[in-house]
Amino acid sequence: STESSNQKIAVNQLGYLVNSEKIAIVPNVTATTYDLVDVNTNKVIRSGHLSHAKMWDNAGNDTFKHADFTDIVTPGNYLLRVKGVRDSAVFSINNHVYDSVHTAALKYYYLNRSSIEIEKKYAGIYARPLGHKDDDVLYHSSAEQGDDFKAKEVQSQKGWYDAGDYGKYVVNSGIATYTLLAAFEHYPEVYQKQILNIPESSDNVPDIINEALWNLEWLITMQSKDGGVYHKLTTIEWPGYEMPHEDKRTRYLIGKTTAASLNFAATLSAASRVIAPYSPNKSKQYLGAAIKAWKYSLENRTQYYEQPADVKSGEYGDSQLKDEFAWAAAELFLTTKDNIFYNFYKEINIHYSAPSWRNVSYLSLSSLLFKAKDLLSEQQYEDLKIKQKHLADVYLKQHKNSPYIVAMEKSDFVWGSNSAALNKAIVLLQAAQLNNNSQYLKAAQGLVDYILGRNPTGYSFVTGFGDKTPQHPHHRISQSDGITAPVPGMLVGGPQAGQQDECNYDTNEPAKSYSDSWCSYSTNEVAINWNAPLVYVLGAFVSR
Ligand code: G3I
Ligand code: 9MR
Repeated sequence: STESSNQKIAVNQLGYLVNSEKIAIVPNVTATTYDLVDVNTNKVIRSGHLSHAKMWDNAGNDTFKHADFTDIVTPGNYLLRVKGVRDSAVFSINNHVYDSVHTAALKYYYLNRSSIEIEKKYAGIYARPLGHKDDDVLYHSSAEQGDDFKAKEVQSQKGWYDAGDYGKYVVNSGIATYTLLAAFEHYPEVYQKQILNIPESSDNVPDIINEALWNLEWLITMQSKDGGVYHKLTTIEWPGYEMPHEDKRTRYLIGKTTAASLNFAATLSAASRVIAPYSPNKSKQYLGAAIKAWKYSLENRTQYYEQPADVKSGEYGDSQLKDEFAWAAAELFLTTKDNIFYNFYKEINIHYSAPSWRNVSYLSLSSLLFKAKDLLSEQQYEDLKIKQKHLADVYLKQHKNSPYIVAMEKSDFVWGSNSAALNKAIVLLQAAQLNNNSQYLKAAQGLVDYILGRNPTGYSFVTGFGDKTPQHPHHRISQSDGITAPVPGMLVGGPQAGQQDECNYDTNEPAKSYSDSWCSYSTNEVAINWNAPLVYVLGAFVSR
């Protein structure tokens, strides 16, 4: 046993819904019992037995025990106490524990908008001047195809900054926007009433859609006359450690790719569907643009991104586009109801896995399962449902076999591992709903617990939410705004052993290889495609 006063009991630092599973991870002390303390009365309301020691290889040779207090259902504020280690963080049991973190995770998008002043009445201390108007963007030589570039400057306004940098990248913003729209489609009751306090809050459109529109309106500018979509809009070098309005570097449209065109087609097609009741004109415009991008992709199937020699910004390169074709085909089928697209989709032999910017196959499956019941034969629908369930069963098994009670395998600890966790939670939540089976829900909860503090780093990985949260994310605004606390509601990338930066790490054990420092862009950056599954998953638990 390893008894040290530094070791801490790991809990979900925000807390637990009343009826959820509640298990804490306790260092491997000699003590065999734990106390659950009600912090309001300072009374021990339960002394329970710790489980036998277990070991999780993703966290090295660490051994630990479990304290299971699932049956405590009285709302309140608590902590866990075990002899030989520090107390746990104070956490709550109640059915609103995720409300404010959910709203903050969505508000993050507003706070990271490009081309608009972020006003005090919406942003409080995080107000900042307009950055990157993007009304004078140039064509990089890699984008000089077709006729558009003959005009010198392009307008390509709005959109969100991708991450800690100020670039705008199509493939990544596609999946991020789609995931927010899916959250709305799957949990409308949550988003119909949510008010984000953003400039559009007083209109009659739900704010999650208002926010998505900010990026959709940018995306639409990324399409060239021939239907193809430019890959990204960035500077040549990375921006400096400065606020958006201080970055005066020239910005370029760089590359035109099949991947961007297909992501655009899928996202705009889904958006056309979702905004139809609010704006029939935009709905029509988006679908027209999506079809044009699809046609371009069919005629240019292998236009992969190649980073030009002079360009340093993010690549988001991908030369496996079967999944992008499947996703775009599925979304176009759903929006047009034209079987030509379903037939195309059917012919693709797809391997499904939890979604990521690079592998979007699952998004086709998910959209079809939620939206195509009336469009498909019973057999076709059941086949898709079984595929979804198979994938969820893989994750459910990982959860059940995990000594750390989290469906995370070694291979999940990649750049952005926290988003890998939350995208798995999306698969599990959807299986819970489609099969009406709460086992999957428990496994999804395990991933949420992991993100919010029940992990070997001791951090809740969302800025501003939890007892110990990232203070130095690789986020240029937070780094240079002169405010101590980082912008709230941001999910950091998370632990992974690749360590592709110049930072020092204490260990290279996958689940512990995390550093809360500016230099750690491979574990401590933030990104729009990572926050989106956070919004979706928290939205699901808020709806319960
Ligand atoms: O494809 C290989 C796979 O075959 C291999 O098994 C695996 C092992 O690590 O690596 C896979 O490639 C990884 C790739 O992402 C695809 O997942 C690379 O190692 C990894 O370095 C790469 O990380 C990407 C990173 O940019 C560096 O290019 C992240 O996914 C991506 O989210 C991140 O995105 C950046 C943008 O470029 C710029 N803006 C910030 C943003 C967030 O950090
Ligand atoms: O700040 C950049 C971050 O937004 C990117 O995700 C990351 C991807 O490679 O690169 C960061 O920029 C670093 C560069 O790659 C290497 N030199 C240090 C830069 C910032 O610390």
